[in-house]
Amino acid sequence: FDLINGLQRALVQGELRLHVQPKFRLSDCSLIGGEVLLRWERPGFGLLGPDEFLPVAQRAGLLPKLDAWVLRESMDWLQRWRSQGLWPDGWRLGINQTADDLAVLDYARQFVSELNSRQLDGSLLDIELSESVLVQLSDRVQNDLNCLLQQGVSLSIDDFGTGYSSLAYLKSLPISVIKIDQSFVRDMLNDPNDCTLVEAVVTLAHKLGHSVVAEGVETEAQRQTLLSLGCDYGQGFLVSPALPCEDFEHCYLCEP
Ligand code: G
Ligand code: G
Ligand code: MN
Ligand code: NA
Repeated sequence: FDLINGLQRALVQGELRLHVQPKFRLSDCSLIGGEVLLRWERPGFGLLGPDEFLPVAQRAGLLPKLDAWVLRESMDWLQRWRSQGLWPDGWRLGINQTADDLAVLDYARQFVSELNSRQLDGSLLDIELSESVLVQLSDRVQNDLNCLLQQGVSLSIDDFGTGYSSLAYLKSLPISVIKIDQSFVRDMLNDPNDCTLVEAVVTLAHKLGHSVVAEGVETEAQRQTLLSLGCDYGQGFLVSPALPCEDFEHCYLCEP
């Protein structure tokens, strides 16, 4: 219907925008990179967030097309930032991918070819997969992911703790990072159970050799508490909301 036609047009007419939200060390708020978050500048409707159009896109089978665009556009920005010496070594840009994206038959080959055509190293990128994706990976998709990891790409589990409770994938997949969902961070200071859960996830992650990003860090008190619970990194309004790429560049990639 309307939204689907609109989205098809948005791709062609350039109405989609990338925003980037910084990820930072909890110890000193220094940056380690960012996460790409999609927006749609829909004529007559203003700026729409992913929740307002991705579910419909998914049902219409448009997600692989949209996310392939996000991937190419993200790499274009990285290429620009790398060539200008603005994007530091060691920083990663995280992109959200879904089961539908991974199901594309030559997913890894396309990904690597987009990297190569821009002379980008895989170690500049991080793939964020929600845990609901990870519990149902086929052998073919696991092979594709392993191929990307060999290129230096890292894998994060997004929204950890909100999806399926199977932990089996934690031992079979080469994950680097666990992202604790913001619902656990939100009430942490009032609800001791949330602190216990965060601490347990940090212990589990570290023992498996993964690092931990806390999402939705809004206050200095939350930062201090997360730090005391052993959490490594954060993302949230305390440092910055997601910014248009141009603004992210001006705020975080240019010399002071
Ligand atoms: O930007 P916002 O904070 O509203 O993002 C909401 C959710 O939408 C995120 O948690 C993320 O999972 C999803 N999302 C954002 N950008 C993308 C994207 O480019 N592709 C996909 N598949 N999901 C995205
Ligand atoms: O991929 P994911 O679902 O984790 O995307 C992060 C979502 O959380 C985005 O919609 C982003 O706008 C939102 N977000 C980022 N930082 C904060 C924060 O500090 N507080 C709240 N409430 N939401 C945040
Ligand atoms: Mn994410
Ligand atoms: Na998340």
